[in-house]
Amino acid sequence: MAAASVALCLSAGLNAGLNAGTARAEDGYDLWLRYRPVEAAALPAYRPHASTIVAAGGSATIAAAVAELKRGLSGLLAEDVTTGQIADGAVVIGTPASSDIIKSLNLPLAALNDEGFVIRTTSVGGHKVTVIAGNTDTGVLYGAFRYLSLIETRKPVDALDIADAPKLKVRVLDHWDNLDGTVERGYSGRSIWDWWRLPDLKDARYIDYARADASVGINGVVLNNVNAKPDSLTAPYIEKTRAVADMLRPYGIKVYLSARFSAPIEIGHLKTADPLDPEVRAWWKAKADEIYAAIPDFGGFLVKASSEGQPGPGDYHRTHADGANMMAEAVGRHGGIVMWRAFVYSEHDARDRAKQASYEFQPLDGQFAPNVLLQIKNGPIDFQPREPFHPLFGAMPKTNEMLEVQITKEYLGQATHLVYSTALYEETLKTDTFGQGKGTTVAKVIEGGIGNHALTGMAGVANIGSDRNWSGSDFNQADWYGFGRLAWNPDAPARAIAEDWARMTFSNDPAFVKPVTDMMMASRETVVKYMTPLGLHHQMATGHHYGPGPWVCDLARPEWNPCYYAKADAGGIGFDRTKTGSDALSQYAPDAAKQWADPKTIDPKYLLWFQHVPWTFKMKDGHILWDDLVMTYSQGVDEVHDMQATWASLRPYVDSQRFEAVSSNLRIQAREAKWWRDASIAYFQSKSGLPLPKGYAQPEETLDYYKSLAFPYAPGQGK
Ligand code: BDP
Repeated sequence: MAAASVALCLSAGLNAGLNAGTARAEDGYDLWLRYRPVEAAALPAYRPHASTIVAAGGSATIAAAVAELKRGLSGLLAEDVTTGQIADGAVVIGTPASSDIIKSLNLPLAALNDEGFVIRTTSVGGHKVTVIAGNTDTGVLYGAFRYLSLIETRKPVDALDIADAPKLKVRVLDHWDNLDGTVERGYSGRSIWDWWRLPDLKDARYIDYARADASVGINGVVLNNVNAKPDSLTAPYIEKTRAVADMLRPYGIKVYLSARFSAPIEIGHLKTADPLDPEVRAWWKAKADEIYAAIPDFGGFLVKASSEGQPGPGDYHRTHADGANMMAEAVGRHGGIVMWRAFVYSEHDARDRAKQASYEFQPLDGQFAPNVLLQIKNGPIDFQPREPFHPLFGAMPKTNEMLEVQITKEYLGQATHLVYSTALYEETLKTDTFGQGKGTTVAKVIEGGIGNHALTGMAGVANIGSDRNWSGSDFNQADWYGFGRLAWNPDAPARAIAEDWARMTFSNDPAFVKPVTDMMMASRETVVKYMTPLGLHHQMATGHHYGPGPWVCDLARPEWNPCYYAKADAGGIGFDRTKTGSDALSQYAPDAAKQWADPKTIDPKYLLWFQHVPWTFKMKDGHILWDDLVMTYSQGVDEVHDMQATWASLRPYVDSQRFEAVSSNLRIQAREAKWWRDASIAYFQSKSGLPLPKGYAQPEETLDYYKSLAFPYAPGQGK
């Protein structure tokens, strides 16, 4: 993109953003980059450290960093901040290559990777200044965002000495966006990618999107749905993708495409897509050449193959490694990568669905090309409110393993329920897989610490759409933010991330920050309680996954049915995944497996995931299982009421528009939590035949009533 047009869209973005901040104040558009003025009492601590920006380097990325600093500092400090010369309080930005001042300071940049930065308070020519330096301009941009976030969260900035760099290389949002503008599992409006108007469209929103991504270090975007159409790889769509890539590039973001495995047949008119066929291999190489000619820094492909009806190497009796390596060869010549998904299960395989990915992939360890990342969902089923970690983590030391989490809340209340999923991501990352001995946490695995992998990554299925507030609700923004923070540093605590987000998004008042952070941290456990307590999973209604459907048992494929997972009958409930059942336990390292092997000692959170037990099974807390189940569902509902009360008490700290938006969602959540509780209890009681524990109310309606509810127009089902 020519420098002039970069500047054009940059300023268009700024204008749109500024307008958003004034004319349509506090509708959530500004995300965590609100830059509202610091309280008068705190201002004197900040103003001396942010008077003028001294920038070196003429790239679009440096221009973006300068623009962000001007915008942020002017907003926060309520004074005009402009570019200029060294003076007391100047903010000096650049790289050792672009700035003589930075070069002369000998900052510890060599220890950091390409995207790292140093922020240091120092003296230059007798002036006290803040230096933001990177090895690359992108590092400088990340440093600028970090500096602004320090002021946004009211941290002291008068004696800074920060050196930071991302621990993962690929930090990517997967948009499940379709070419017709619908979003699979999207609950925040339509796709932001307006394929129809691209490549000409220069939407200011794309710049604001890029700013938000860059502010948390997200450096990659897959533009289209994993259930991909081949059209994305045709010349007109490559041109549209180029236009998006040009707009995102200044922010350090690469674009990737989901590639349909059978594209050589559908758009290449070949007879086969067999990955070992020379013509097919040549077709992918030519296609990669065509894409790279338009987009020299194209990231590569994301591939869902031989899964849920998608074409793949399995159609030709080839392995996933054969398929992945063919595509990796095509993009590898240009520096690209392939993210090959491990989310596979087959209707021809009667084995426990939780086991199928490991069967297919584990034997292939060591066979994937170095530029392939195996993209593994956090759990072995499918983004449930709670799952144990995926058994592939730590089990393929010779393979680059990346984590995939779902930011959009398909199974966790979609747009309306207040659930801080970042706490779920943290739970997975912190878990010890014992895969290569004690301490093999999922975080360590994806950081490349097992097997010393240079190519590392984390993917989040985006929750971003055309809604004014981007994510369908104000609190859903927290998981876009949280995902970025964890992809930058998988060891970061979810609580600290929630606190930073709450401060930047709403208020720094401690009377707000503490209760809201507590509420967010508890919210993930709350949704587990009212939807799928004690290790239950996949109890959602068919297709749209909105609301409860534990009774569903008549779908074509057994593993699509909730009844397959709960296995409730008069004798008991739960999926026996021990030796006496599917033995999925044997796919875990012995030290991991042993904690789940015995129903008497297992953490009750995982009980019904791994064990089938009688309704009268005596739990650790002394209750029988049935009673505990009812109590836990009910507790989940009570906790939503607590959240409502907490939020109501925070009214003084929140603008009225967002206060009301969150309150409305909490009303929906309270109603739906009760629906989940009542419908689930009604169904399971029809199996257990037991009375409810004393003091617990019967479901409000009959089981037949809950079964009769239908939601043909529930959102997120676009294809
Ligand atoms: C499931 C979704 C489905 C996705 C699939 C996937 O229901 O829409 O296509 O995951 O990850 O959670 O491929």
